Amino acid sequence: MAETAVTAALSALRAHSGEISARSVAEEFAADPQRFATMHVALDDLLFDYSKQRIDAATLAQLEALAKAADVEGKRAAMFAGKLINSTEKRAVLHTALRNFSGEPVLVEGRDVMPEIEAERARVAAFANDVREGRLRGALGQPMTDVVNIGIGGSDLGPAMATKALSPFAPANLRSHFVSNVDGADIGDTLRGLDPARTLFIISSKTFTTQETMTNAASARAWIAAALGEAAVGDHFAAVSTQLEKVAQFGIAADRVFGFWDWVGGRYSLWSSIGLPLVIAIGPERFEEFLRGGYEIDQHFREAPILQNIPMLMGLLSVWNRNILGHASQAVIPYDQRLSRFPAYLQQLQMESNGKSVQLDGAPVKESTGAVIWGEPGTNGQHAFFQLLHQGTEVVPVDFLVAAQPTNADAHHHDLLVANAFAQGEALMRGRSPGEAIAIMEKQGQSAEEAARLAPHKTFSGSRPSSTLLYSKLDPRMLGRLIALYEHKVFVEGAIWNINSFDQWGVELGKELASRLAPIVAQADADTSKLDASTAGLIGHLRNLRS
Ligand code: G6Q
Repeated sequence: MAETAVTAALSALRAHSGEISARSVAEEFAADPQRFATMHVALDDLLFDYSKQRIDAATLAQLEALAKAADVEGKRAAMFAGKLINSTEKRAVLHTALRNFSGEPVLVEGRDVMPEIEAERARVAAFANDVREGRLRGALGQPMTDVVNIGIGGSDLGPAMATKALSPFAPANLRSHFVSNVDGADIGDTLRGLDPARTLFIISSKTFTTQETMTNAASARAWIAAALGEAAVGDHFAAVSTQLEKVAQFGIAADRVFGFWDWVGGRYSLWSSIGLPLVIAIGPERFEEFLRGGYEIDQHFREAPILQNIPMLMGLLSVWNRNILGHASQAVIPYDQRLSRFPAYLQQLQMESNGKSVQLDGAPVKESTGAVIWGEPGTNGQHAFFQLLHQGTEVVPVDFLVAAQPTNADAHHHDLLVANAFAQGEALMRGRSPGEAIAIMEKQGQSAEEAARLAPHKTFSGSRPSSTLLYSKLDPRMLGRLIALYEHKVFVEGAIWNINSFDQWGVELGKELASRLAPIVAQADADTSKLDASTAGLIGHLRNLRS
């Protein structure tokens, strides 16, 4: 039944899109002086402006109807209530419990998980303070100066992105590093110049079986053992995992192992003990501000009416752009250099969550799902791929992120940064007609003939959709808010598409395949006859090149 209602709501939106494409967004602004006023949401020091999207008031009403048809609110309630909404793995989805400050219990299969969350958070805080305050010593009795997190995917992208984003809040004498790739260059380049006696490794892996992480962990262990002796290993390692036995086998003592739970997905795990590198970098108090930022968005997501609800709007607009207007990718451009890893983080969050082709019951999806997410910080992107955003044949909706105030940066630089962010959104929306292009060129002294010749090249279609998230300042609380907004945006999309946003069988496949080929690559005489011709051919050439 619900699917029929969703299909009907999407059909209505498709019919309505004809009216939208008949008018430019600039015309919509000219016709409605209240457009910005009605098409933004201000949540205290965070503003979401979506007035430059290709929509009108009727679109919004129909998107609201779509959300109701898909019962996004009911599904939202099921997630927060700890229902087993990750149906293929039969798990609850409760990253929100990790940042729950309501004082209310959160039940998983009838059991309140808040006491264990709080206990584990307190252990992480105590350990982080020991590292920060120099009480945790290496085997030679020296305090740690360098913390190296070894993890990949959800056990890397979040902590790495957030530690960079919040670097002004970290002490200068404690450096953070992140090693993820199985490519030995990653750990090799990271360790070059580090002092083993002052280096702490955190092995972050939910399963503690991931090939890349286990390989890097073994290399790190050998590096410590070679420099300080085998007995030193225990003093230079800590771990974050749900697999405590496997960690013990690696040789890390139980008081240095921090747990989390199977109801925390890897890409949603930054809020858990996986945040340990971030807690060490910014301290437990700041980390709590980060959690509280996420909690504020949870409250907003649960309580605000659909059309005043930022993640609801972000998700609905994304579905509009993806399914109705047919835009296959979305760019996220932080005008905030410290958010340089945010697009990569969102790539995992959105593409791993919503890159799915079947619905919850296994039937094929009826609509295209997750868009391709990409981006780089502004203003750098302007000097590279923005050409395609302005004049390419593909329209790419953009999210601009920009802070009102800099964190430890020069005010003049920041004014220029903000001006660039706003100017790009304006240009994408307004465009430039051939007549305007000709007028500008003639004013600059070009002949009428030359201006006419160049006009097609200097014309911009306009009406290219963007939204802007304008926030006071990139501090821990705001970073928590931004991440939670996108988490819930992904949830809304998944709820409408009726897919499981919380499994990742495609990632599991990669893990399986690499393990199968690893021995064949390593042994020069291993049999390749059972492989497909291309893979066998590649291995043959590899062997020739190596010999
Ligand atoms: C995240 C994914 C994936 C995972 C990594 C690392 O949602 O499941 O990115 O985080 O594959 O897995 P481990 O933490 O188990 O090493």
